[in-house]
Amino acid sequence: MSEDYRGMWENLGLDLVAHDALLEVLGTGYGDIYLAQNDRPEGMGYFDFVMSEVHGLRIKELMDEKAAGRKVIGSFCVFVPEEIVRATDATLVGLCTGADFATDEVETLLPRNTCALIKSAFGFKLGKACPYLESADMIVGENTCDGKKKSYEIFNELVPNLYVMDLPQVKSVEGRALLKAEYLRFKEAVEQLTGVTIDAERLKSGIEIVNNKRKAIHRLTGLRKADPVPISGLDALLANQISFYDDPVRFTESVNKMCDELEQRIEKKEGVFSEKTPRILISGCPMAVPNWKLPWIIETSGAVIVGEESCVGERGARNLTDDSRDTVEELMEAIVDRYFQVDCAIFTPNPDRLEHIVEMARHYKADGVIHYGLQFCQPYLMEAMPVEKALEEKNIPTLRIDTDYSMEDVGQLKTRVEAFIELIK
Ligand code: BJ8
Repeated sequence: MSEDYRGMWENLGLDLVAHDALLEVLGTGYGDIYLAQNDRPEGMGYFDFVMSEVHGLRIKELMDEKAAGRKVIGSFCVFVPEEIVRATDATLVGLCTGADFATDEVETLLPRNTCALIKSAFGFKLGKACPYLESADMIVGENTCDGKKKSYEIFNELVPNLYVMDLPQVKSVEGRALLKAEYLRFKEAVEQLTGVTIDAERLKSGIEIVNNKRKAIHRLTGLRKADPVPISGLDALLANQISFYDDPVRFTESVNKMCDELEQRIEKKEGVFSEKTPRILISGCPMAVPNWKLPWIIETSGAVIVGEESCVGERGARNLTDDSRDTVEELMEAIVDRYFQVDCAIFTPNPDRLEHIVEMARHYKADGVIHYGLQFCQPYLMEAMPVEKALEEKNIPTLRIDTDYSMEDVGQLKTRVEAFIELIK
């Protein structure tokens, strides 16, 4: 890290000893998984830098924004509309949920058979190790799966500023009406927090910033269709993960710059893996930083990941918001339309997701799909079976993996992944 941030972390109330231990593990894991890769694009240097400063310089920037009167809003889900937050000049950040932390303490509040993602959110709060959580002026929870919904009742006692957004579970007229009502209520809450009234100009500008970020991500994902693939799945995942933390305008520029480089690589037929390397699509639960276990296993077992059907991936970024409307009411309708297309497994029934996975497998020319479910995640584990059936009907080989954040099953997972890769070769 370029500076000593200990004073800043102390002021945020972090437990410096626990936080040091976290950074140590993160740094080692990053070196072993990311920096050990060969032939990475030069453009990844920016993302390496962001990761090295993810608890340092980026937090300092957020603190500077706060000192200038701007607000920081933390979120656990891609249903929280960043366009509305941006329209008030506030910043939306994803909150840490990708690693086990303070698990013993967490299990005094939550059942052991809660998914690792929810436990992680609690662990970072109880262990006082997430500077994003501590710098947030508002933390948004959402009624998605039962685990999240019920755990927010308990989380509410741990943080002073939790805002819970209700969400539909059915893609019906009534479901859309609920989403719209909740987005209007959220808009009012953000206006109240920031003291900024959202007019059409502000909302259009918020939509533009977020659309540009998503367009850059689309550009990056589109380039992964090439064979040889110009960027590893691990690196593409990292860019997606960083999209939840970084300044959106700077992030967009950095991704586009890297895409220029990747286009040149494709032209020269340069890849990170040789041509005809087996191509894998990952589908399932979101992978938040630093959840790199399964991609790392796949890409060190002779295959390359060419796409992620995930909220940290295409499910979260694929749709844009129509910015051609003129009034706040019309633009809010466009935002509702955009988010109502997100096909999270909490929806019932959820046929769009099955179709989308098949479409992605074809589009990215995947030789096989690995469905990734976090243990105890009912929505994704239940949906894994129809996903497998839909893919196999189209003769697309599928492997279902259920795991958590521990490293205990790495050997076993590697054996299964290697066997699957042999099969699809
Ligand atoms: S829109 S996927 S980010 S809810 S893994 S906590 S589902 S038990 S994360 Fe998600 Fe929003 Fe949906 Fe996306 Fe529950 Fe499953 Fe845990 Fe999960």
